[in-house]
Amino acid sequence: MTVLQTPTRTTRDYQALDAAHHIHAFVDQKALNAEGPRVMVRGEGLYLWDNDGKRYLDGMSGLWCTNLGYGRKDLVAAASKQMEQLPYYNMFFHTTHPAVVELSEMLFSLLPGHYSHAIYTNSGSEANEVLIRTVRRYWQILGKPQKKVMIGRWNGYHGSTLAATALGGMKFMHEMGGMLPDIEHIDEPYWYANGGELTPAEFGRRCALQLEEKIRELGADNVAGFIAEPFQGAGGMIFPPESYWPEIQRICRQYDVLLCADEVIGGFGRTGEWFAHQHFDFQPDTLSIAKGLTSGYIPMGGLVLSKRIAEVLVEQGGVFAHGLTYSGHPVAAAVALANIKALRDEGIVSQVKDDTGPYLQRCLREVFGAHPLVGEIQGTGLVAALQFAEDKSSRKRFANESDIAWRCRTIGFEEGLIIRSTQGRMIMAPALVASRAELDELVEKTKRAVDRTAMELGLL
Ligand code: PXG
Repeated sequence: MTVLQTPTRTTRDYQALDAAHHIHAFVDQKALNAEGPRVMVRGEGLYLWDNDGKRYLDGMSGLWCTNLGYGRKDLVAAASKQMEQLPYYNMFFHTTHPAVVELSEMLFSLLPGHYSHAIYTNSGSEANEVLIRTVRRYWQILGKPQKKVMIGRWNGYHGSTLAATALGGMKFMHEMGGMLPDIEHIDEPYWYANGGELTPAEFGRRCALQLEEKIRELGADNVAGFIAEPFQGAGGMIFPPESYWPEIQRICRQYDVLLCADEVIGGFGRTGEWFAHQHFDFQPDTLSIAKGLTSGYIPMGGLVLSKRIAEVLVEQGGVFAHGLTYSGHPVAAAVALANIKALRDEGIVSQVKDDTGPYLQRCLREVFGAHPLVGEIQGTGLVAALQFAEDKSSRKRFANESDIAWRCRTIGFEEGLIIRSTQGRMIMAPALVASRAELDELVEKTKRAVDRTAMELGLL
């Protein structure tokens, strides 16, 4: 296929201007400037084209967000119609508008009945900023203002703004001016790396019990909430053992600590359920959402509240001094509504659950189950990770596993595949509209990248 939109400048020109003006995300900018970033110009379905006409299969849905794939005319039409009719108004000054009202009607029709209210934001980071203020406000209204500590997990990711960074457990981010008081962390449930001699079930329980220990250490009267991703995304697509979530839920209930699920990656069909907590079968008090809410076509996030919290805020709270200029932005809301409608009415989420999800998971296990470089395959629906291992029987990881996985990712790009590496794990999360044929291509290209990596290591 040809690139429809004729690029107006050469790739070199774009790169030079980019280097002159941008600080990119999570990168050594000087090194990137020397190399020059890829210039993406177009997307269609699961495919992207760069400025030189090279085609890529996007195995990561952008950044875990283009759940509907690229090029959806219905989302473009929804944005355009809303822009013509009412491009902006806000939810201050006692006003609302149809787009946001209809979005919420749709959202709460899909969510379990114990959720009732949303506070909209522009991003996942903001959703988690709002989360901290909201749960602290909740406890304040109930006469427990000292209940304000948030507990997160090491190697969790909740965003890049200040409080979201602190909630997350990326130490290198904390070290770059990203820590705050009244935020604590417990270990991640990463059995492959840290489980030692324990079975996954034993390890899952042990990790969960750390929450109980931490709450006791801090005093339950001081702890507002526990936040975690149902499965870790940016931290390496790590699935907790099955014993983990039931125990975490038991502890949160026992000590009256709010259970806050960060569904920014897991939400909107990724696991084959609408929300990842449904896959793991637990009931959070709040859900942070973003990414798949609009399939990334326009920025939008939000914090979903259970009735328990919303009723206190609404009935007893008076004024909650919080608000963003773009909360519930009409154009974003219109796009989100069209996006969720498509995910529902085209049967995309159920297709992930019943067909394409099990298909991808089966193919990965067939192709990589006995691969010399792959020690474990995790995932469900359309999200998966391959764990590289130096010795599979002892779960020994390569000392330089991040370099090996990064090399595999680079080979993937050469092969026309966008795949992500984190530590020693290769991660894929293709658009939920992927066909079986596209998933075959994803697995085949991933195999080429992993095989070439194994050859370079002398393992094949
Ligand atoms: N929570 C989770 C679980 C996320 O994955 C955020 C919050 C923050 O959302 P915003 O919209 O503020 O970016 C995220 C973001 C990666 C990667 O490399 C993951 C994210 C962002 C950038 C890169 O996997 N997730």
